[in-house]
Amino acid sequence: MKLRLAVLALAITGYCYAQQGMEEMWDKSSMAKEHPNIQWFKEAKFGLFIHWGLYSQLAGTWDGKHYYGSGEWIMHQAKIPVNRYREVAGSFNPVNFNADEWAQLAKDAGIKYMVITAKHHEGFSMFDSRVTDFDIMDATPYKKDPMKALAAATRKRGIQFGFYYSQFQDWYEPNGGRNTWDFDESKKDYQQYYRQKAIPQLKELLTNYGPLGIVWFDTPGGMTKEQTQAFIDELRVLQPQSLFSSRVGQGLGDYKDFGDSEVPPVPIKGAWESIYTHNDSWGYIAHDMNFKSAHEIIRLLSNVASKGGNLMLNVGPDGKGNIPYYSIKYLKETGVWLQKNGESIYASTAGWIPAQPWGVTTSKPGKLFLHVWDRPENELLLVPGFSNAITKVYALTDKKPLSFQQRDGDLIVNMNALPETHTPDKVLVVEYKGTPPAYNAAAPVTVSAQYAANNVEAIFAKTGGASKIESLTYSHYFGDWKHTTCVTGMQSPEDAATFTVRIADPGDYKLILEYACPQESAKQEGRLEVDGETYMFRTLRTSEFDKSAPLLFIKHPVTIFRAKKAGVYTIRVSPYRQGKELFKLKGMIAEPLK
Ligand code: FHN
Repeated sequence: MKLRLAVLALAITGYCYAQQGMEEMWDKSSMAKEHPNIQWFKEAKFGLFIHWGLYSQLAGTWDGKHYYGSGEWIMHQAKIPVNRYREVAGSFNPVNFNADEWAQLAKDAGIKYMVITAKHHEGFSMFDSRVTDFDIMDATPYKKDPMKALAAATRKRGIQFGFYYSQFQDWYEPNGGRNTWDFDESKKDYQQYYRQKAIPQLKELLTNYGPLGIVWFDTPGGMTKEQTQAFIDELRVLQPQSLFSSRVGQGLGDYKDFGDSEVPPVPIKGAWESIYTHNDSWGYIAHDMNFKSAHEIIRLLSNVASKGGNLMLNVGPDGKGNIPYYSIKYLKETGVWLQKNGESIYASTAGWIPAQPWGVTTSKPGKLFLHVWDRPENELLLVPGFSNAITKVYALTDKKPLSFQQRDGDLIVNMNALPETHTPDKVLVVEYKGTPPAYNAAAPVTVSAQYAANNVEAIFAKTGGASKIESLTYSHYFGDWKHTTCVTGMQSPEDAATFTVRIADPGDYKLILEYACPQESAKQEGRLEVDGETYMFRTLRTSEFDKSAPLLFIKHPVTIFRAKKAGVYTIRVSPYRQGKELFKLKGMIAEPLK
């Protein structure tokens, strides 16, 4: 027993170290100094992103060819010459655009801020600009400024309004970034582009549309850190209250944006945002129907909130000004859930208990919100690491008190009194006394027989030898980025990934490794060690690692492990011999067998 405790203590110390490293890795570009107006943003939690431009009119098709992925990149993908792209404006007439309907949808969805593309990489201005005639007033039959109406309608409903502005990429301008099919790159003068278009237009946006909550920059380029700071300073004076996104570049900006479709796996301090699009494209594509259901949006939102951030979800209206049917439907359904459960999301901070097999947590002073995605079969919800004195536990929607017990640092809530519901996220509230403990990254990952499967993610591995934890980025469709945290670099027997789990219910568990394994890694032997036993396996081939292609993961059942008693176990996964990287390990799944 003593030996086991010592081993556990060592494992926890090592794990802690690795975990600290991870937080730093994720947190490295968080903002040094807080903007005085950051509080509204920190409390907002849910934003609506809108990509709308000439690409919306093309809807993913050019010259009879269909494009997939980021529809707003169609000019770049199809290498459409500037003079032909300009013709698209001639038929852009969004007569169905209704600022009040869009703003009301945002309100109904529980949105607290909206950011819309004033100018995307295509270079077209969706607002009335004196800087260019390639704008909605001069180049289209619409001849109105939709941004004026939208800014007013949004603010009227108490929603912060902001603009996306592509400050470097501008494929319409000879000196703008990244149109190399019309313009010779070696002749580009980016400073001239900044002086003649980007800065004057940003000044228009910061002057003519009332107070902006956010200026959302994207894909920086062509400026040093000093130049970026000067650019910020020049704009800042116009609206000192407005927040600038971190994609202004060079580690500057007022809050951090993660990569597209990326949620950090651990809580991150400071103000930050995850950005997702509702389907596979930011700009409208008529043939993209891969919309996230309300269920998926709600879990994504609570997951992002459980790490301490905001979710800004994008929709892509079409060229007539209609928001896609399923975006409206699922946003409204999300709003219905938020109306009843908003207290657990808005103005919350990261939960101090790591993800559990049942879901995630968010917190407020004196309250911990349990977001129960999956209900335990025996109705007894285990919340580990909860020693504070509890005053009450209840379901957020009906405030009905629930019985609970506290035992050896565990809280066990009895959900029996709650009717079966089909909600994606049943929120329970725990009211407690005293100061909450810090997020315990070193806590063993809970594995329980009460759920169909228990995911033990790579982020919770202690890495040994040359193995390390990395976030891998790859894409499905063009620009449709995905991010998966994996243990990588496992080439020799010392390069192990060790998981510390707490098995709450004794019994048999199928241990499944989830990994990606390119051809050169396939057919190598690995071993999984647990409780003094070694289980051998041979790796199965999945896909090559190529940033611009899907990374495929396989769920490879390795063994059945009998946990004779409840308790803490370490599970070590390593290559059997020196060789190529064994695989990119996404994690382990413990599936109870009954
Ligand atoms: O290239 C853009 C893309 O089109 C889209 O606007 C996203 C949204 O975050 N930002 C860029 C890529 O990161």
